[in-house]
Amino acid sequence: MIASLRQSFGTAWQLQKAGRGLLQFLRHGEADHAAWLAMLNLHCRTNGRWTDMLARIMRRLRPPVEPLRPFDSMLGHFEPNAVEAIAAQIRRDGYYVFDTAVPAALCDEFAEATKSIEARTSRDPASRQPSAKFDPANPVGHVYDLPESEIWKVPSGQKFIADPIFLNVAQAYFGAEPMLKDINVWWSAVMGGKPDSNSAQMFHFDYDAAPVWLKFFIYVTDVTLETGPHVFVRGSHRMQQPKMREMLSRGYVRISDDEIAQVFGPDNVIELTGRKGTVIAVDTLGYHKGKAPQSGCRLVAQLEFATPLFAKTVSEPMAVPAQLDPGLEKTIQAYPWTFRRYRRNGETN
Ligand SMILES: O=C(O)CCC(=O)C(=O)O
Repeated sequence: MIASLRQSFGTAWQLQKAGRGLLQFLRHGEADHAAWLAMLNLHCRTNGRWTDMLARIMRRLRPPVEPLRPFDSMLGHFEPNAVEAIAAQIRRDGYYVFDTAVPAALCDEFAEATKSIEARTSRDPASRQPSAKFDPANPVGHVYDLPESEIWKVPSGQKFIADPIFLNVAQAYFGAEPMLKDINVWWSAVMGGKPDSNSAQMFHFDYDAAPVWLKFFIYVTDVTLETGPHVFVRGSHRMQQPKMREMLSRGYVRISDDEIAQVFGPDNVIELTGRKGTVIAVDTLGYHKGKAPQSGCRLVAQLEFATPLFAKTVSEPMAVPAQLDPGLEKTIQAYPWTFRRYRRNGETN
């Protein structure tokens, strides 16, 4: 009785903070960290029901600015029905592997450029390890994260960002306005072959872009079972499944491989290998991890799209070069709402 009262009181308290976050979003364009914590808490308490509801709210508050239209991409020509079919597969499985790829020469050019950029070599928040350029023969960290501002300066990186396939699939999947939330590029290195929890090498779910988002992984190098494939648990992105209730109620924690296989079945644990240029869309609300590389190394460029509730338009706007690749200029002009977080150098707002 007391426990259930405490539970109801706790839920009401979190709902109040989440509601305040929605008001903040409507007034100022972004909800704050306290609202995010409350929403994560509600997500875990309700076995994801809260998140499904919030996604419906965001569809109402920020519907697509324009309907899908045909476009050309590095991956081919797309008509709206083909994009909708991809979104339907992501809705079913939680991920989609494109059957065409980014040109290998562009991947090589990008990989080469990343080697001269200083990267963060540890994701441990307490780490004081200095930044370094990636040296595959002598790695000092499990992952090397490149600063997003540097990626925007790389011509081949601008070609990735310019491709309209990503924002179109995101819009079809969300049924709402897609915003580019951020771009993450990182090398994964062999560090004894053991998974590092801070480097997302153990199963977990994401929530930072709630309530609905999509991450596009571009494999910039060949990814084999040995070089650290992304691993996704098929179907685990669907909320309100009774088998997930207990696991989700534990919150934002790492889950062992054995438990994942037990709850979802080993056949649903998908190791996503692919040649360089492979593109994968993943709804990382589902359980996933990067497998720790056993040999070689892996370079991933990741574009994350989200509905705008927590996109860092207000708290962390990003300055990008005034001069951009003509293809990227064209995409920004065609879909300005997607790039609202990004300001040209020299612009004041
Ligand atoms: O390195 C990986 O494949 C895992 C990435 C990941 O956990 C994420 O992007 O949320």
